[in-house]
Amino acid sequence: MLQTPAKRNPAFLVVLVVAIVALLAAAAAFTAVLVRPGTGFGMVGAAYGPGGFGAGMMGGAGGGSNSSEPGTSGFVAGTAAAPRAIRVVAGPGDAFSPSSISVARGETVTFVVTTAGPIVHEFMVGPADAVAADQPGTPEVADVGMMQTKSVTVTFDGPGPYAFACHQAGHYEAGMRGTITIVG
Ligand SMILES: [Cu+2]
Repeated sequence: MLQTPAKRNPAFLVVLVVAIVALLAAAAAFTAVLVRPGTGFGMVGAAYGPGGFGAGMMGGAGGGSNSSEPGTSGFVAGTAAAPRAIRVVAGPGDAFSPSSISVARGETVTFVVTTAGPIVHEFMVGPADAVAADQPGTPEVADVGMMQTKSVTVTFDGPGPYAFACHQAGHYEAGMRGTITIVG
């Protein structure tokens, strides 16, 4: 009777130690992925250049001085030579995240669009009326498949208003669109 707890405790301790070691190893591996320079967002697996991304849904190790919103301290507006990158996730479902984006008047922005989920999406961006009408010639990336990333660069030097949308069949009608607010 007295030996039972003595026999069980060492076994329990071994299991516990193994579990802790495994957790530490997993955490170390995960950290290594996050801090590896240039990889940005694990699954997406692309380097997004200077500035990186600090505000994406999936978090990320990009950061950098160019990740804050227009009108906040530390904000650096994109230029034609060095566009500001804004990450957009299309899906899952007929939605973009974020669905509202602020840009500085006149700045150049590269939208880095990744599809989450199995449905193919597009990302059209420009003057709101052209986007609503799916007008040919409006900047867009089409056929962005699951976990694919495509980029489109736009300069917001017109009067606005601006918007973005997906015109895959039924998506716009289901609400797959967003607004762009010009700041300044
Ligand atoms: Cu879509």
